[in-house]
Amino acid sequence: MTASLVLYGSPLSPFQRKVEAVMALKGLDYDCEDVNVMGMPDWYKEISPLGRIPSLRDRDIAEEGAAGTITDSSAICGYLEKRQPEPAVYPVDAFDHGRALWLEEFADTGMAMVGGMGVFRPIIFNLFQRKDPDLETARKSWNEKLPPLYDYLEAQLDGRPHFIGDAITIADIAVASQIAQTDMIAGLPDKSRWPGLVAHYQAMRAHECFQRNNAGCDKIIAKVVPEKFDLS
Ligand SMILES: N[C@@H](CCC(=O)N[C@@H](CS)C(=O)NCC(=O)O)C(=O)O
Repeated sequence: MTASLVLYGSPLSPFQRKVEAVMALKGLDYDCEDVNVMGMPDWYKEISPLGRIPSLRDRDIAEEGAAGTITDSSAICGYLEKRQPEPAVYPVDAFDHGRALWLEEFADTGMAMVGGMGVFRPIIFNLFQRKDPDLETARKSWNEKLPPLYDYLEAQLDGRPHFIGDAITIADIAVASQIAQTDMIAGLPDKSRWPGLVAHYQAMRAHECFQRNNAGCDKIIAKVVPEKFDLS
């Protein structure tokens, strides 16, 4: 039986991971269809004019073409929150809501630029193309560019299990989705420097809402990166 929702993209995308976790947390069933970012098909470019994954189709709205689709993980999560309000992943309180959006943006833009573009891609994309991994770029990002971001997040968490309030919000999901990107390649951030952030990430990774994505990633990564890289 097909699900109403279908996600176009790849489990390796941190943005797809964020959307999958939100759908799982809300108990929404979904199908996944792979779209290769290194050679996007024309039908997909019609859905995603900026040429990015993921995009969501709600088959209850339209089964083909651009109709019934939403692209961009933040737009998708906003849609899902309205479509299935419980459990909420965006805080109700106005200020908390604003803070959750900011931390989501911090993860999606700031962390993705460094961890995704600066660590994950220079290694994985090269390996996919049978080239040597660009360890110089990855090491610079890991050792110089990620630490200030982790310092900020450690202070924001301040030893608490969640960034905002006492339940999982989009802030927790978005940050953990990005840390997972570098964990696949190089392991955890240094636990002695960022104990609260590492504990938060480990708890999020173990949460049921990440399990389907974890399994999808583990399967692909085991073939390309049988052993994690030491970037220290
Ligand atoms: N703001 C977008 C960012 C999505 C994004 O950058 N996705 C990457 C993959 S992780 C992509 O599609 N890149 C296309 C490319 O590299 O050509 C979102 O939140 O969905």
